[in-house]
Amino acid sequence: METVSQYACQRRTTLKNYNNIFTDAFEILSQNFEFIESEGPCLAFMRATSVLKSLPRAIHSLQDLEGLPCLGDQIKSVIEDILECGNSSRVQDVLSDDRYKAFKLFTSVFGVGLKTAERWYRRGFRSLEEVKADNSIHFTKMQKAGFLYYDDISRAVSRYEANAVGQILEDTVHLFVPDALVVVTGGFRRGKEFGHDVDFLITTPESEKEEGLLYNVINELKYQGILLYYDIIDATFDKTKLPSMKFEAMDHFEKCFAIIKLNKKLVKCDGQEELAGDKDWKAIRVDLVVPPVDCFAFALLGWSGSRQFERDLRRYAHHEKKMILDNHALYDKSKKTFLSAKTEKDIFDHLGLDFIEPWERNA
Ligand code: DCT
Ligand code: MG
Repeated sequence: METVSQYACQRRTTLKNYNNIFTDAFEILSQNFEFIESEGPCLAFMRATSVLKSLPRAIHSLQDLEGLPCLGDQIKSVIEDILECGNSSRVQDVLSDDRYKAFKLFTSVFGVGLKTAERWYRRGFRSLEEVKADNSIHFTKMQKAGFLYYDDISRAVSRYEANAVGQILEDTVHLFVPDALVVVTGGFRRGKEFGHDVDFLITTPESEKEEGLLYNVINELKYQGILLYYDIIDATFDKTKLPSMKFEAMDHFEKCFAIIKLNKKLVKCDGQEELAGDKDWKAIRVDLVVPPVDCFAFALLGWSGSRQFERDLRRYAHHEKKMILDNHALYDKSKKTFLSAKTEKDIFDHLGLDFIEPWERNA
């Protein structure tokens, strides 16, 4: 049997998952560990999920696990339960757990993270209605938008909707910089049919032409009356600084978290009509990120995901190559130099990795 690497960036993981029954269970357990802030087990279950997703066949017995990395005793016992009874009692317990259910619900609201979920849970809230009805709670601007458009943005965004948003964005960006690049990243770049948002990178072939572009685009979308919410984060990018050591650190590019009002008529489905609701538009969560062109390859690689793929790329760079990778740069600690890259392939080459196509990064 071929050896399977412990690093997701050395595995090819397409959307075809032969081990759903196990990975669905692991995802619930790892999310529960995240909710109770149990980092080690959370990561262990995420890694195991990712290993099983990369396999070209289904697991039928414990023997099939031989030689696979990242599958400790805890994980094997869950697999054993599922092989024996079709489900795991640990998963059933989590699914009926009050805290898990409340955290799952609260964090489904745009702008609500673990800290807020914890606060609401401790105050005894168990439903969104209870939270909304309490007028002593101060909601952030983001959470207000999250509640206002909850019905739309808690539903998945389809590839067709993502394409329609992409077209609007491209047209708008080109009003200001005709040769600017608008590239979809995140799950849709990995070939997913549905996502929770649409992620875009915007850059310009000529350096510094990107400055001010995001403000122009946002103002234009506002003028078109299709910007329901936005929060621009200014760039805090310093080229002289080393890549960040933190794996999950947010990058420093200028960006905007937005909610766009998408006219349903603009959505071209393959024959099937979008079910007509009571309104002719849908609110869509969109992230726009504007890296300067010399960082574009790093930003593209970083924003294409999956999260586990990104985590393992950085871990691999650090532990196997003594390099630091983030969304801006790759730094070789032994040579004390930055390694430049025009394309994602250049970055894989610097790291001594085989190129993994975006649709093979669904780790
Ligand atoms: N990302 C990351 N680490 C984070 C957050 C994001 O590496 N903490 C990267 C990986 C994916 C990309 O940014 C976009 O993030 P999401 O939109 O959250 O992920 P997605 O894969 O696009 O998932 P979805 O289809 O649900 O939008
Ligand atoms: Mg996304």
